[in-house]
Amino acid sequence: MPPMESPRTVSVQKFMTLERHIIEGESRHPDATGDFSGLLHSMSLAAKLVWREVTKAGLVNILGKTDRTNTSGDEVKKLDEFADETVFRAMDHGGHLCVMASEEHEDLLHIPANYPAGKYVLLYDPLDGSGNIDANVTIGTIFSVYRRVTAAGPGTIQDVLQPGFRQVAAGYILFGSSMMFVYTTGHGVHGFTLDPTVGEFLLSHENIRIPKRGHIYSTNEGNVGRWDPRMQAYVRWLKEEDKADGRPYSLRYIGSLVADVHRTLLYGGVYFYPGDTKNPDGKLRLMYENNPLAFIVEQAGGKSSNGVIRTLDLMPTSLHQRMPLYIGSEEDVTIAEEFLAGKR
Ligand code: FDP
Repeated sequence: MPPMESPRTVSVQKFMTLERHIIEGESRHPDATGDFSGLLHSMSLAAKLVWREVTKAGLVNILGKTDRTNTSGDEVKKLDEFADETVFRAMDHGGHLCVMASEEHEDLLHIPANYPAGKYVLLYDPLDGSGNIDANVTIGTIFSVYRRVTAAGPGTIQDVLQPGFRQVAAGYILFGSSMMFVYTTGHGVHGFTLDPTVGEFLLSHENIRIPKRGHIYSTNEGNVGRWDPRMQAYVRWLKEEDKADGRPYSLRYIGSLVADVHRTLLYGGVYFYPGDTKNPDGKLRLMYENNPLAFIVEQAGGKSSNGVIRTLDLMPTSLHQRMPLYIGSEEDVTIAEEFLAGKR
């Protein structure tokens, strides 16, 4: 008789929760105060609260537009507002932050005077891809953390307008078929998936590495007629048949930046949102979208630029400035830059 199969298999892998991962990461720094762990922990709490609302979106009457637009001219939906407030309220009182900035607000978000000011700065896009909410498509929260540059007291615009290479952490939370928390503190990129039965994020994607070259391009090609002819030539090249070179590329465009970049991180390839004749700087926001995603993709071995200059080296001039974005596999971004420079 064959041996009876055990009804349950016991995994020998250790469970690594997000919290434990953050604490173990911080313990590498002997002078760490625990501030940073506290900050990321609060962020994960905000994520769970937003997720709870996102999963209820079709059930309660929370979908639908409010009657205002945000500072970037986009329609603001109720879930955007909920996410925006939730992140702020989860982060305002921990004593970790001196100031925040959200894509949904024109001005800085100050820490209430009755709470202590800390040494970090948080920038966030509360619900990226919100145009997709009604269609039940993956959306997400993107965040970026800097160390303050002013000495003390309430944070100022100087603390916020720092180039991306100064980020100390960045991450995104994906609200998709499952919820994922992906983050970097400059020591690789790690992804955690929420186990809803226990309410914990468990390490599911350790040390994510993006392929050096991929076979997918991701862009809103509907705008091609407004692009620079060199950009148009690049897209024609991507579609040409050349088996040895892995062409034609496949086109995948969700229209949620955070989801398109997440797929690019896992499968490789390139995402781009170029400038065009209507919007010379493109659509995406340097401080809330490009910088955090560039930090993550670089940490995974990829590349990000505005077509010419490395994203993380760009000096920001205003909170909501837009910037073209070319991001993904190192070789793919380099090829796009070569086309833009007229070298191909
Ligand atoms: P959304 O306006 O739905 O929040 O920058 C915001 C963004 O979505 C990105 O997430 C998305 O990739 C992009 O805009 C989509 O822009 P297009 O509709 O022009 O493709």
